[in-house]
Amino acid sequence: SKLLIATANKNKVKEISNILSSSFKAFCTFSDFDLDSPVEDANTFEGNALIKARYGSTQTGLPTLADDSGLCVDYLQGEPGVYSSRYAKEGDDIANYKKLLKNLERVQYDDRMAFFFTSMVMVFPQGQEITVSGKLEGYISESPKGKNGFGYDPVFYLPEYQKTLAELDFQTKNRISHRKKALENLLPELRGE
Ligand code: ITT
Repeated sequence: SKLLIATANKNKVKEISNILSSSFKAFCTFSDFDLDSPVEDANTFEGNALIKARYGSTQTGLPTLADDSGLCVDYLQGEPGVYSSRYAKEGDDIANYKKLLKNLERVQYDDRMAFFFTSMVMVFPQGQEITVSGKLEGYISESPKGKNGFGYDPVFYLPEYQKTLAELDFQTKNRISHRKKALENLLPELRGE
């Protein structure tokens, strides 16, 4: 069966379709239907994921999965949080993580704890809605490292690997990420367990 991934973010599509490749045969996204993304005006990850998933399912009649995610930094009271994609006014990935590094200037390692969070909502055309979430803990590094991934991956340091997420290869990120953990929670629900 075919799954609509309700996003305009190509990196999310790559990661989600890779993680779900054994459960769904085909994937499509907003651009395949010439749909623009809906306005995300909720102030929680779950609220924004619901907006995107309901919109996608209503517009296409397909089972639809949305991911609303972001980086939460303890020292910054959870910022950038739901504003992760538009933290800096330029709104691109590099400007976003540069602003974050600036806001953490001279903050020592122990106080640089952070986590990625994703809320995922699956909506079926018949109306059933399933919400799951996933979290990945780490530290904000002092400078960017690595070329893989997207967003804040170059500044997200994993002590277990002594690497940033952007230094891990695609398959390794997809084995440990917040996205993987959320989808692990989703699959048993889809099987009705
Ligand atoms: P859609 O709303 O179209 O899905 P978006 O990129 O705007 O795409 P969000 O509103 O959920 O999505 O914002 C997520 C932001 O959080 C994303 O742009 C990154 O800056 C950050 N982010 C989320 N997951 C990440 C990951 O795995 N690695 C690095 N940064 C991530």
